[in-house]
Amino acid sequence: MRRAVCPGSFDPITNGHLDIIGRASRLYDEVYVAVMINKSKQGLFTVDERIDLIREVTGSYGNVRVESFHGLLVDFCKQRDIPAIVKGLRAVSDFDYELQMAQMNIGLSGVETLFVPTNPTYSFLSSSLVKEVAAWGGDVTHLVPPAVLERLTERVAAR
Ligand code: COD
Repeated sequence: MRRAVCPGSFDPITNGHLDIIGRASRLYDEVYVAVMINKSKQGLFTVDERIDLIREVTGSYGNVRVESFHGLLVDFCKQRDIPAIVKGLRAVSDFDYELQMAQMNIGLSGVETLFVPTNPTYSFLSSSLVKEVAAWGGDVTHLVPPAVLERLTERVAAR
């Protein structure tokens, strides 16, 4: 079985993430979405909320599993026999850091990283920008799945 992982913070999942996960799900038999836990970073959504949202919006793909993990991504891969990490690349600015992580990960454990070019529609899109625009009342309808929009609108209104 060909397996891959799409890792990230997903706070929250955007249409840019979803595009990469969907494309990975067509290339691999099984795709893990790994919500990597960073205890030093306070998210807008809890890890469990992020997982629920990702499950909801990827449910129709049929071959996507969603899990959280605290630790090194290569250990997540080793424990599940995953040989490939799939990452989206938005711009040259992403490339420097992504290349460093890819080289570190292959050096640590032999796990390969495959870069998928972003859909140009989402090349400017990040969770941080979505949260900032939503917090100021801007329209993010076209940037996140409807389930995320609903939860995001509630969350920023409550703050
Ligand atoms: N278009 C295409 N792809 C996108 C877009 C977009 N608009 N937005 C995001 N992506 C893709 C990118 O591939 C990105 O890497 C991924 O989605 C996740 O994005 P985020 O913002 O949710 O997550 P990040 O960047 O905070 O995730 C960083 C990781 C958690 C993957 C990284 O820090 C990690 O692997 N941490 C685990 C600890 C570890 O192993 N550290 C050593 C690394 S060498």
